[in-house]
Amino acid sequence: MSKTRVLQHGRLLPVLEQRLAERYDLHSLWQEADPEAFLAAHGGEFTALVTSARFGADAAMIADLPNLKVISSFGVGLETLDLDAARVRGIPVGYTPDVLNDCVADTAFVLVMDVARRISASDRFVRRGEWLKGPFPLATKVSGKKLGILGMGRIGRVIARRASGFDMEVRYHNRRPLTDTEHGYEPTLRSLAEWADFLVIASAGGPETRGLVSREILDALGPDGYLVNISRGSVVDEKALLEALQDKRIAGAGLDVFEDEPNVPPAFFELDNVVLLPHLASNTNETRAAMASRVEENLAAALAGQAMVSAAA
Ligand code: 8YV
Repeated sequence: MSKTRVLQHGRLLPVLEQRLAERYDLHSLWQEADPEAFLAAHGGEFTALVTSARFGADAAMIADLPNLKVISSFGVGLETLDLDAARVRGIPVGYTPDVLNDCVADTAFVLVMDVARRISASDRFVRRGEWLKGPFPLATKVSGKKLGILGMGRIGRVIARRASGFDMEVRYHNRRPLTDTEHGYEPTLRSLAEWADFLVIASAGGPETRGLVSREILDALGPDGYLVNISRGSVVDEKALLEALQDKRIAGAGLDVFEDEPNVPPAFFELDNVVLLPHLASNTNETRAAMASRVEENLAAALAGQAMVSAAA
């Protein structure tokens, strides 16, 4: 029997690419000089599409794959994937939630600690030989402070659990209050920002959350407040954030995500009150292996006509 023809959109973890290539007739769209022309000529050959939160699949791509039976995506974010276009064709979409909650929540706390205690800044201080000239300036205590979470979803809840180990009070803002959490609900993002010492963004990306963290929200957080973003750069007005950091209208920010990755506006590099990470929250061997396995499981299940382990649509 001939192998299922699977289209790969964007690079994936090498070990996942290798395992998919062993099992399926895998074709790398990202290696095509003219992907659109390739899709127009060969789109009908593929029954499966493997992609990632980074590359997704838009309506045009899904339309170019008329025999598509399954989409399996690496990552929890779905804002780059046109779920409606898949849904109307009855194409199941798999993704990889939950397995990355721990590492993403850990990264949120890395950023909370780093930006408040100025860990990366102090490392630069030691390397520059400045310790020889005098002590590092005092920083801000984290334990016992107030942590506001925008987006109390799967990852937000794990962040809240981590916060309890730091004796922090947690409140959150979602569109609606939850019935199964003991944490306080703030009816608006603005009131959450006013209350919080640390505002952690853990919401989904996409049009519904675009620009939610505006200049007004940053000013509500105020000169003693810190912003941490492990969700999507699009949730924050990046220009407003840059200005707030430059003018010290907020105390600092820890960012794992940006509006136009991997392009980080160079003006951020000049600032000592911001910690910049290259979107690494889920990048551990353990979590990436679990995500890769989930991509394979979802794909195999759907091709066998069974329910996926994690279905988004
Ligand atoms: C990945 C992520 O780095 O899961 C997500 O949505 O943002 C990260 O875990 C990225 O999606 C891989 O494409």
